Amino acid sequence: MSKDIEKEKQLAAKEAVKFINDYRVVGLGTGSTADYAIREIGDMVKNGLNIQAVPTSNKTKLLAQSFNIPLVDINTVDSIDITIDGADAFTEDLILIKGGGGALLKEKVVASIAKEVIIIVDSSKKASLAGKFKVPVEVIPFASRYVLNQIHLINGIGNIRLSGDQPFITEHCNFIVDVDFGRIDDLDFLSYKLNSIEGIVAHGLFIKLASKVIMGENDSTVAFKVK
Ligand code: A5P
Repeated sequence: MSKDIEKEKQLAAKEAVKFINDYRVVGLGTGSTADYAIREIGDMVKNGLNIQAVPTSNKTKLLAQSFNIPLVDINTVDSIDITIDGADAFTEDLILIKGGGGALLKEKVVASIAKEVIIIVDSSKKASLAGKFKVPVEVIPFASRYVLNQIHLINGIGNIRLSGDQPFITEHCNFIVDVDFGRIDDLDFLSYKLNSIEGIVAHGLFIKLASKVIMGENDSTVAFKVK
């Protein structure tokens, strides 16, 4: 049976929004799966749900506004109750790779502030070996050559992401470097090393941030929680 990936994304989104309650500050993720959740939240707001939302990208902000979801400036709140976001890959111990859409910086800030981080994915995102994925890294353009050299020293091959024949530019006017580390055995150490390189603003390894991953699989959902 061929999988209906869009249906799986939608099922995961429908399940995740059940965790949103009234009077909460809600983070809104970025990407095609998060978009399904935003649509659901839009319906809930229409039916009386009273929340304030923090979008993780301009694209998400516009979508939320189109559904009249009330937005709040992140710097006016001390915490976010729950955020719902997608991922490019996840492992069963809830390590995520994010940044395929280039919105990882705000996504990581929101996930760090949020008390509950629910990740919604289709079944193609489940990874048995985290190491086979490229890790997106947001880099200030001024430091890009230095960062590529430093990444090389820790056995990564980095390429500046392109949009056409020009570098892809993030909302924060930075580059994304997609890094192939081959097989990664110690993700914690890699995260630490990347955080130590000046010029890297954020990287797409999300470790100990997700509270739960809800994966759509065929006609139902499976939840993976912190053990
Ligand atoms: C955005 O920068 C990413 O972190 C997304 O969350 C990720 O790419 C998932 O996107 P999809 O839901 O479109 O697969």
